[in-house]
Amino acid sequence: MASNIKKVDNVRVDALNTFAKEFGDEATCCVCAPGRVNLIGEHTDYNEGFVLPMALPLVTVIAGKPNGTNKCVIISTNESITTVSKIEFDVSNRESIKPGEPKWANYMKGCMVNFPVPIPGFNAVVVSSVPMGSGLSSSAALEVATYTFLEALTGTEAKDPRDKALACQKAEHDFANVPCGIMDQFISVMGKEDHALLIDCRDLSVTHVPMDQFHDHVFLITNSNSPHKLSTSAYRERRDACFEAAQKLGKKSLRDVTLDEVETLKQQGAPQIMLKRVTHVINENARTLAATSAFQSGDYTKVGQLMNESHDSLRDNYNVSSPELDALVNAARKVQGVRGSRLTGAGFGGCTITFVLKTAVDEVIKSINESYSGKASFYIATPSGGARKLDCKR
Ligand code: NG1
Repeated sequence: MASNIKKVDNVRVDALNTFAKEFGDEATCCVCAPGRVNLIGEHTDYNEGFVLPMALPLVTVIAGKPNGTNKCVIISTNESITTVSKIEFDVSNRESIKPGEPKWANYMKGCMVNFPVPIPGFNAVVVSSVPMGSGLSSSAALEVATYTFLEALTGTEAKDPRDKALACQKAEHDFANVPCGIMDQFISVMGKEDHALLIDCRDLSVTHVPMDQFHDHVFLITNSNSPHKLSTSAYRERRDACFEAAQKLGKKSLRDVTLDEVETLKQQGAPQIMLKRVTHVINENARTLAATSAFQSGDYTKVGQLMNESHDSLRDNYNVSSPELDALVNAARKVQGVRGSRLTGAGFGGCTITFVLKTAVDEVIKSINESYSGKASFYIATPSGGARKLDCKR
């Protein structure tokens, strides 16, 4: 069976209890931010294209309280990190905050540096149910939870949620050295229950797309448990190839490039691999818009078909799938009632997402367990809310 996701409330209570145990006090601020799954629109965000993610009930919670000093003391008991880890540093002179060890704290430090007003000293505990390195955006959940915690602590809230998401993305660029697009932070900030979020990564406009109308279908996330070795270099390489292709054509980004212009690139002598990358991005943008319309009109066969095409292109043109992800997708697609199945996130490992009739979920899990050589885990993904304050009562 698909595992039950640990309830947000249980993660909240864990964080509050740990705070009380570690600091001998009651937390006065408690917030959470979700991980996400991307339904379609992969490797398009940094090309100013379209993405369609939804927020998950998997969250990172931060519980804390001002401590009347210049220092912050943060304890992480993230389930995916085997040991409890603690860090302490001065928050009064933010220029002195630099990335270092432990690595998890870098995402938080980056947000503190980018926060628009001074931050008082505080004690805090971080607990998360978002699996790390699985393509479900544990890093964005931590960044957005940190920013939301600082908003609660200082009473200064971002006027535009986009500014908040962009400050968190900058933290990832500057403090984790990952040149990611904006998808993860946008959905973690702006997710809405029962909705996916269509993001136009060029003008940063967002549209909430209802997802509560297909009661007989679900999204099944399958974690390959082969960590997504998104060697930042492989991601960077693909990003650079896209930027170079746009530049060769005198365009700001691949958003402005058409399939006809792939021919122009070819005539200019661009390498075959670059043509494949560009073809993926152009078609993936079109697929994302088509999938959004198909969800809206209830054409779930079409949704599934577009998801399958997305995976096949990520495998053959973008070369970011892996034997594990292909095995999961193939096992799922064999089952009647599966509309479509694809890798989700950056690729190279991590998770797949399968759009399937509720009645066929058990059969999909059986098919995967029978043929997959690794140990997969399964979650039913319910579209959930974005970052928010939580109750501080234990
Ligand atoms: P994940 O799967 O979270 O590593 C990465 C990027 C996104 C996006 C996708 C591909 C990071 C942190 N995020 O997602 O911005 O480009 O790949 O669609 O690297």
